[in-house]
Amino acid sequence: MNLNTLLAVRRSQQPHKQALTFQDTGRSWTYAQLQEEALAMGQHLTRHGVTQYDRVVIWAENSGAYIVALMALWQLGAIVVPVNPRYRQREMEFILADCTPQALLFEECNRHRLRDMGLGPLLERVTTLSLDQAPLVHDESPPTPVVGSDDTALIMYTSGTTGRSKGAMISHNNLVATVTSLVAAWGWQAGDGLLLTLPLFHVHGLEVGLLCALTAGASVNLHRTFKAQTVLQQLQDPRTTLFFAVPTMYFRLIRFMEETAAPDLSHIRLFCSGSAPLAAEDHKRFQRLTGHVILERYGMTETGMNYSNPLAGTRMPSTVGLPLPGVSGRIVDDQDQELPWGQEGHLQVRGSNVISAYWNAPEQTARAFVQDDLGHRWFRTGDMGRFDPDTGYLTLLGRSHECILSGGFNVYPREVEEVLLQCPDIEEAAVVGHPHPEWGETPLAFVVAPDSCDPEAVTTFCRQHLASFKVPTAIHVVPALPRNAMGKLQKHLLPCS
Ligand code: MLC
Ligand code: AMP
Repeated sequence: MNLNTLLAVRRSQQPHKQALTFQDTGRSWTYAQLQEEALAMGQHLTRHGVTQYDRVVIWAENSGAYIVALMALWQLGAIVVPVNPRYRQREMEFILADCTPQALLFEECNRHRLRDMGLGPLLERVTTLSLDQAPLVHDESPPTPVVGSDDTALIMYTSGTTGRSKGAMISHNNLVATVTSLVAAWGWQAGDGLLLTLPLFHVHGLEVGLLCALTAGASVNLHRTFKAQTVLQQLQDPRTTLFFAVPTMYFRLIRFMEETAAPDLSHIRLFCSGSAPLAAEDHKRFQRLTGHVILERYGMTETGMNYSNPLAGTRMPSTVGLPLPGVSGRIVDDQDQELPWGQEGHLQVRGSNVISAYWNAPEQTARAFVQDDLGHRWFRTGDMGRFDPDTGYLTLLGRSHECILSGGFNVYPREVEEVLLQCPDIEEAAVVGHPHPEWGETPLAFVVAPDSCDPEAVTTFCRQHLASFKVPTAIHVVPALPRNAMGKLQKHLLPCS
């Protein structure tokens, strides 16, 4: 099944039900109005040359127009490439060169940023369209090509350990698998109201939030970005029944409630957390303040959602629960041999939720999968884990390769090190994750440079070349980096790692 068909089912059953409100403008859309605008946007995009299989970048924060554009692009059979608007020239250049989009959709308020980014010829080859100038009515219907379930719906870039980003090719079938399993597992109903403050450019906000809600025929209260105080007010709206967030957001809500007072949130039926580990202490503090036990679940860009604590049954802090319907998981050793429950090892998963390939990257695709004796193709998640020997609940134990999770965004040390090494004074650089109560982790840099090296100038240089969440929170100038006899860097010997 493709996603368009899945979404059309609910739309035709309840055209006049409210599908979406965009909090920042107060505008609402029924299911039928969303579709009307998607058709108008589809016609607009078609006139600008977008056709089936074209890649179209959306470089924007959340808005109603973003959602209309998503619907329009999928109905045209195009491939959506959502991009974090915090990205700067270096990050954008790579994505534009790699996925060669037909069009780039941006927000009017970022027109100057796009113009000044220095993307040069790369941007000249792309049609740039403002999301704020999208038409609301259409005079003819856009084309409706046959969209296959294996067709790619999204390319989502995840930073690579090599410093090179990889585009995960997420098919319609992958989306349908994640969305239908979550709708069943979390008991989504048409009467649900989701408060959505997660960005739509990641799978958490897009798949777990938006697409589940629209599939269930529920209503979405969308915010441009997360603001703790506003969220706490909106959670008190009796129409809100669900809230999903990354741990940094829960940390901020808890801090705010502890400073003021915890409101009555008894009408909310489910709080979920994911994208990064939720500290057991925050789990407890949230329960103390609100009476709610947060349900923690686990996913990835490449796999959609994999594991979840149960809706009914024990939600265990510091675990991500059991496999979602249709997902299999196993823990293996370094030779890809399956280990019994209770032992720690590498987590691999398979199921219709898992992508088949990375865009334009056959070698990275080959490395990401391993075939077992029965011919099953397992995806190497890069996460370490252990199944509880009695319950089978999965505990995640960290990444097998370096990746810093800051506020639910990935920061790959190698990428930051490469930028640091472009700084004129810096001879060597090592970046490590440092625990942080709010962000989970932040990147710290150790650099070998002359005494004259000014850490502030290095930070400014990083800000020019990296999205701000990747900029090291401290730069330590050191005489040498710790290395073993073979000359291999020993990051664990760095202070603070
Ligand atoms: C923002 N900043 C961050 C940051 N986000 N710094 C470190 N880590 C982050 N994650 C910085 C900004 O660059 C800025 O720096 C300063 O904080 C304030 O910026 P802001 O824009 O006002 O921050 P804010 O909007 O409050 O952002 C915080 C946040 C955001 C928690 C709302 O990080 C966020 O939306 N995180 C969610 C990420 C997410 O959805 N991940 C899902 C991935 S999918 P300066 O210096 O410029 O002022 C996935 C799979 C799965 O993982 O299982 O779900
Ligand atoms: P991304 O590459 O942005 O899709 O992030 C996926 C990664 O986020 C996973 O591989 C995990 O390392 C991490 N992650 C997602 N959910 C959780 C969770 N509940 N607990 C710990 N880590 C998580």
